[in-house]
Amino acid sequence: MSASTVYPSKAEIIQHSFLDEQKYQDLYRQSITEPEKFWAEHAQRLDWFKPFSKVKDTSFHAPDVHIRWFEDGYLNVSHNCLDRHLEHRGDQTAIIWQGDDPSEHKHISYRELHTAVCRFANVLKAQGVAKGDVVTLYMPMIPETAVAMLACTRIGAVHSVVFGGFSPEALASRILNGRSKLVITADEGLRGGKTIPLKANVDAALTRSDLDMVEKVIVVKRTGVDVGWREGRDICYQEAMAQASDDCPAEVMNAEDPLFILYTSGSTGAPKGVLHTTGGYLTYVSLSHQYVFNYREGDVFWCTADFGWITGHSYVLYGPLSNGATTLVYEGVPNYPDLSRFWRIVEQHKVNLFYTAPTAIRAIMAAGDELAQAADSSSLRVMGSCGEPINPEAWEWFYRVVGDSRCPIMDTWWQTETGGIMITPIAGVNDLKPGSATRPFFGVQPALVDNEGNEISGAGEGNLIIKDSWPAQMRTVYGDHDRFVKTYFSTFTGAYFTGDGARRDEDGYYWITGRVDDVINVSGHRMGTAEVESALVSHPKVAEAAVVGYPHAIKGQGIYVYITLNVSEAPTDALKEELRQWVRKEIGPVASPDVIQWAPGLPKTRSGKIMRRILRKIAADEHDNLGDVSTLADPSVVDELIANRVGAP
Ligand code: 6R9
Repeated sequence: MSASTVYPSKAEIIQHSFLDEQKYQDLYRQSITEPEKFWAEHAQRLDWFKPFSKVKDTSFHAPDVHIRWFEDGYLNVSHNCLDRHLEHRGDQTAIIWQGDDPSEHKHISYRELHTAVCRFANVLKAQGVAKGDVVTLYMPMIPETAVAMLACTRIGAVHSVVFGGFSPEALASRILNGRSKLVITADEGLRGGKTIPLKANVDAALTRSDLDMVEKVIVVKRTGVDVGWREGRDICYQEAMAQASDDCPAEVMNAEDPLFILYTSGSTGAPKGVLHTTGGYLTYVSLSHQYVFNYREGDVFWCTADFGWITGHSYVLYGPLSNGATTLVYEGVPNYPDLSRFWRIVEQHKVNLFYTAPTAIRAIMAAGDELAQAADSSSLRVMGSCGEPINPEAWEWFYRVVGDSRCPIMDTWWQTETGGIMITPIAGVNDLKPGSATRPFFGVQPALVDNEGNEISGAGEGNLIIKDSWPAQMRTVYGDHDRFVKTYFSTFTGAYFTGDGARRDEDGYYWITGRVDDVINVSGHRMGTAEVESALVSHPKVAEAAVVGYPHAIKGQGIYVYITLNVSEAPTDALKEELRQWVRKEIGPVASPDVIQWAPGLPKTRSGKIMRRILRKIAADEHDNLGDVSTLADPSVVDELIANRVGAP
């Protein structure tokens, strides 16, 4: 094994590893050479109402890109996550809910969760929701969100969860794209002691005249505050549940029936509705949850992601519950009441497997070792990281201080589009190198190509592509298959393009180097620079805007904005604040610019293209090394921008 620091995966801590190196190699080889055999066998981990006879029918060749798995099989996701566990673990805790307030928590058994899901499925039916309808959720991290998601799957409705940190505008565009007739929300969310006006945001979104297809809004009482109420449209969750029957058979769904839509950002245009389907998705998230984290019967699994992101779908809810695990749902944030919160929760609920994001680790690390050592985290066995590259310093701190040099760290690379973990260590199997996501999971064929599409063999660096389909792959962009083909299958012929760059070392380990397109990753939240730009130029005082990411110690990347104002406007600090608030209103607090620099001119090519490469260098304070500027229409613009660079926080 090369590279200076290599950490063993600690098979002795894992105790009962499901695999060893040889078994991984054999299984991986089989998953690539005989995918039909491999996946037919592993899909048996689920209950099928009607078995499939076909396993895989996929093509990555434009224009006929299609992805179908288990296409003549029938099953139901809520049945697999609930009903089939009732006999043996009906009384086992399915969800440990930990409230924002440390004193508030509860345990919900599989039986209780099943009853709630059946009831709520009947509530949805009573409101006319039928198989195939899209239901939008705009909810906090509370058990009712899990209930609502599972209830949708029970009756074959397609959920579309919108992160509670998005603004009414962003929510409205997602409701419109999905043409949802029903929205589920809460009166307020509660995070870090602060309330989030979810219902008021829904009301604001629904004032848009093109959203008159929304017939009903179901509102969970979370804080109990008085909220605006539209008679005939708004329904109280608790009241509706009290009246509903708890008998609701699970709908028999085709493996390729839509399961959910989740919006994500790309380099161009509005966010895309990533569509996932039923059989392949559940098979893959179930298998990966078990193997990657070495999940064993009785383990408490905690993934800190929000239900509003793919990680919240796959590894807070569907992966763990399909495996009959106890999953912890945390309402709050890492720094409330203080930065020891995560470890206090680990201690209190005896968490065994802990999966979080680098940005949280860096924020906690910055507060020093003491807070991390204030609580007993000896219950931990395996830890994980996801969402963005983890820098080796943060990795080592996490390993040493939180995991007591005992728990291997699974640095998992994947995307909303991939549905589940793609490149990752497997607990107890392979050695770890801080900063590397290591090797492909079963069925995943990554490759590196240069900009012309030539494959790079051996050690090297290039664009990361995936050569063949895996069961949890997204099937299409909701309502726009052409966009799906164009975005993912047209850059490199016959392959799925991830948008990421990567390096592969002599041991075949992958090191993700970050996005190679105009997508930035702020605290693990994925954002298109074009989206933020389009929000900014819609402000009446802004003539032009260019947005780039820059290295940020805690967030990974921060948002650096160059603004050209209309000639009559004066550049003031008050206007900077106004623009920040504007972006929060248009997209949400996650997109709020960290730095705004006034730019009387932007560096452009003679054909008028903004040269972001140069803007990125200036934002990162690397302007000694700007590269070729000879194609610029007016090179003096660059000197002006360097002279007035704003020190980034
Ligand atoms: C699951 C999720 C996807 C993008 C992806 C990449 C970055 C995710 C990573 C990672 C380095 C890791 N990313 N995991 N980069 N190492 N372990 O995060 O989905 O929100 O769609 O983001 O995040 O750039 O392309 P999503």
